[in-house]
This record gives sequence, C-alpha cells and structure tokens, in this order.
Amino acid sequence: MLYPQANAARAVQDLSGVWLFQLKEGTPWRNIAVPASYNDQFPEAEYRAYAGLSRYKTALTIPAFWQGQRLILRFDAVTHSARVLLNGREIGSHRGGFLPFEIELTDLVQPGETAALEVEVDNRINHSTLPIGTEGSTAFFGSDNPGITAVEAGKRRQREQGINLPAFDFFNYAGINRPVRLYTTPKAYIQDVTLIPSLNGEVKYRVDTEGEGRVHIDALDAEGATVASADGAEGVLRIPQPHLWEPRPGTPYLYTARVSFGQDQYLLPFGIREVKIEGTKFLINGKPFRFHGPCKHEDSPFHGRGMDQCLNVTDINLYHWLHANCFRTSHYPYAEEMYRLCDREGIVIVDETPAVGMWADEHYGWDLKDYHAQVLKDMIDRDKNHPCVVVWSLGNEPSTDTYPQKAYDYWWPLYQLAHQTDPQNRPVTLVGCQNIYEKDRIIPTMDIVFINRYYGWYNLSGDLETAKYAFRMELDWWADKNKPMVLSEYGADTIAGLHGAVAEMFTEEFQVEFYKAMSACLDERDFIAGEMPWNFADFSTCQGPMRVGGNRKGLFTRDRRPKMAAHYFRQRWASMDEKSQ
Ligand code: GCB
Repeated sequence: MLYPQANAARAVQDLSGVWLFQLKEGTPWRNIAVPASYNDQFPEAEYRAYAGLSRYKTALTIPAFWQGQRLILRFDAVTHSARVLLNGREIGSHRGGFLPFEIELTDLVQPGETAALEVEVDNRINHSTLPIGTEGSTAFFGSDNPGITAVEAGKRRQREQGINLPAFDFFNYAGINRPVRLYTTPKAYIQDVTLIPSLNGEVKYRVDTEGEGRVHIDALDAEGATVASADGAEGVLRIPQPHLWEPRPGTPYLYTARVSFGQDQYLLPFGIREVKIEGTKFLINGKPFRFHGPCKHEDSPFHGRGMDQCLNVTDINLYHWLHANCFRTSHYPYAEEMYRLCDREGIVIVDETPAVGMWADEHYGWDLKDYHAQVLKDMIDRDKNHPCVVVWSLGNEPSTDTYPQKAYDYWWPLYQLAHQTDPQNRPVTLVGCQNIYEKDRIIPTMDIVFINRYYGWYNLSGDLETAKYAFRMELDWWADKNKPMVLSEYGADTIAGLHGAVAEMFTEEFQVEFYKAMSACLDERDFIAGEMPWNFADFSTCQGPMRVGGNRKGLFTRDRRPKMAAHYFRQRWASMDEKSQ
C-alpha cells in the first residue's frame, strides 16, 4: 500500500487535530488529540485502564475544487480494531492495530460537502488478536498463584468485570495512534509500485494501476537529475554508476522513482542495496554487517504510542549519538514515518509483526494462523520498498520448546510466506525466547538466528560470573549451526540515579557490568552478527510486581536522558564503527 503523498497529481488533507472522544456509552464527549493514544490524555484512572469500545468524531470537509478526483480516507493505525461511520452509516472496518487501511469515499461524499466522521475503536485483546490478551488465564509476570481458592475467585471476578490483561510487556495503548488523511488520485491511478534493485544499477520494477493509461518511470538521483527511464507496467531501470544505499556509518544514498500513469503521478524514494547471508555472515552490499543498536518501542509521555515526528527524529539522533546502526520494531510494525526517516538516516530496521504474547502452549490450538498470515503479508506489502528494512521478524518469543513439532508446523508456513511475499526476498527470522534450546526445532531453521537471553537478570540473577559461564555454554551449542546469530534482547532494569559502590541489580553500575559481561561472551565468537540491548528507553507497561512505573531496562530514561549504560555503548559502538570503515 502506497504512503499518501501530495504531488503535482495528488492532494492530501491531514485530519490531525483535536477531535471529540467518548470513552464509553454514557460518558461525556471530550476533546482529544489525534493522532495519539487516548489513555494518558485524561487524568482519570478509567481512561488508562479501560477495555472496550470507544468513539471518536470529527467533521470532514471535502474541498469543492477536488471535483472529479478519487477520494480516499486512510487510517495509518487504529488500535486494535476500528469501525468507520460517515453521516451515521458504516463505511468500513479493520482488524489489527498497527497497519494502515483505506476506504474509498468517491461515491459517498460530494466535493464541497461536510460530513460527520465517526470512528469506533475497540482496544480489547484476546486469543484471536495480535498482540495476545490473556483472557484472564495468566497475568504477565507472576502475581498469579494458581490453585489458591481466593486468588482464583479473584481472577474469575476480574474476568467477569471485563478486565483485559495483556500477555505482553508493554502498556496496551489504544485509539487513533497514527495519522488519518484524506487524499485524492485521478480517476485512473497508480495503485502500487514495487522495486527490486541490484548492485549493478538494474532496478526491476512493477507498477499496478487501475483504469486506462500508459506507465512511464524515471529514476532521479539525489540532485533530481533523471538517470534512467523506462516505459510499461513492468521492466528494468538501468542506472549507470549507481550510488549504493549504505547503512551508517556509510552513506544512505536515495534515488527517487517518479512514476506517471495518465494524469497520475507517484514519487517513491528508494535505495540500491542488497542483503544476503553467506555462512555466518550477514552481508549488506557484499560487506559483513554487524547489527548494533537497542530495540525500541513506540512509547512516550502523553502520546502513549501516538506517532510523533519530533520524537522519531530525536530518537534517531540519539541512535547516531550512540553509534547505533539498527533497531527491531519490537513488537509490532511502526508508523511509516519512522521507516522513511531511517531510509534517509541509514538506520537498519528488523521489521516485526505484532505476534507477541504467544508464550502459552495452547496458542497453537487457537484460531490465529490465517489472521497472522494476513498481517504478515500486509506488513511486507506496506514496507517492501524500504532500503532500511533488511530482515522480517515473524514474531517475538512464542513457546517453541514444549511442543517443538507444533511450533514448527505453525511457524514454518509463515517463514515460507514471508519469502514468497517479499519481492526482495529478505532474510526472515523468528525471535526466540530463553528456552530449552536443544529441543527447539523452529528457531535454528531461520535464515538468521535471533535469540533473547536474560542470563544474569531473570535467571542467575545478579551473578554475572555464572551468567557468563552459562551463556558461553549455550553459545557453544549454537556455534556449529553455521548461521549468523544476533543477541536480539538482553538487559537489566535500572533506576536512573540509583548508584552503588557495589554493582547490585537495579543500579546504573550493575547495568554497565551486565552489558560488559555479555559483551565479553559475544566478542569471542565469529558467528555473532549483532547485539541489540533491551531497550532503547524506559517504557510504560501494565502494573506488575516486577515493574516500577514501567519497564526500566532503557539505556535512556523515558524522557531520553542517558543512563551510564548509554555512555558505555556509545564508546563500544564508536570503536566498532571505526573498525568497519
Ligand atoms: C522479553 C520480551 C520483552 C520484555 C523483556 C523484559 O523477553 O521480549 O517484550 O519487555 O523481555 O524486559 O522482560
């Protein structure tokens, strides 16, 4: 799906602003900022804790001079599902809170008219949503005490009252989290553009269109000069002496594909780069690439998970400050603005579906597979042209060792689907939980192995010497798999400002010592293709006995102040940058 764009042929009306919001039937309509999660915009507890249907409304005015154009309403993400009404009539709906959907309005409103737009949002999570809700079975992180009569009765009561707990470790921020836009196209229009670049400068392309017309395509260099052209819906652009898109600390050179079709036009930035795996090496443009950068969340004060361009730019500048070159979109596809920024900034992305919370063994019996496949396809269709995206992640930390065959049967078709769907055929991974790795059948079959490990934190807590001993033992097991491996999560909760002459858990000193210990193990092994600390910044979670105002494993605080560990990685990754140049 193409990102909305204003150009010589298309107009965009951004509907961001202050809308009206009703938490639930009978509560007052109140002003609300869009886009942003609704949970933290009001001081009352019920807005933060609510689970159920809510409503947004605003007025939509179609400029009269848009006469004769197609009119498309695009929601970039409504979490977790949406029903859209125009003048009181349902005109569309969508399931899933992290990917865009569109509704064509051409025959529903007249240019010059004002219509009432209403969006009903459902933030509930359960066994058939991605991410997963617990349905009251087990709370995330303990506090569960199975078998105790009174606790069980309490849990039943919570279920009856509709308390809706996440099976994942981030706050269930909801609402219209990303921009809503109205845009036009001419009646005959460009529906999609697919680009497959190779290092010799040949860019295979395909343009999907609706209506009558002829396709012409130009490749423009970074100065806007035309460097290659072609005609027809499918073909090859031949760019002489191509500049490559290199991840930082290289140059993320971008070309633009200018596509025209009848009256329509679309400009798509793209990079020439190739991603490949050879043995234990992950190669970008034929050169070994070592992933180093913390995983992220879309999370900030006030906005919740709401798209915020200023925050994105600030975060990416902090990545540069850290000499970090990548992140994983843990644990859901991010707003498209972030990928567009990373294309420009040379930051590499591992793009992840919202399949998180699938740690209960029963989930292989739930009816999720087809929906999961759809979400994976939609994510790849949305993000397929971004040079910054170099790996697809099918999901995070499912159960894979209790029923290894069931896990294999669930994930392997998704792995194949990702390869079939991606025109650029990028490597695919599934992020593995700390588990009985010898029994796991699926994680070792991935193109690149991503494992999350918390030696020294959730297990062998505080004992870093033994943590190293155990982690080394596991690494010995992986060593002969002949695959590149990334330590895709590791970290220690750290309260900024808490210090100790003795480096004990939760102090800033411990966080640094923890990372030093893990670095020592990683640096000994050639097959290690990267390290991705958990997490870039502290982030909000639901309440739990292991969460002090959220997850505190950030290298930065939630308001982006560096902890000592940020300085540690800044030095470490600067020297890695130097070696790679
Ligand atoms: C994990 C999860 C991540 C959590 C993290 C933690 O393994 O993938 O979502 O936030 O551990 O801090 O416990």
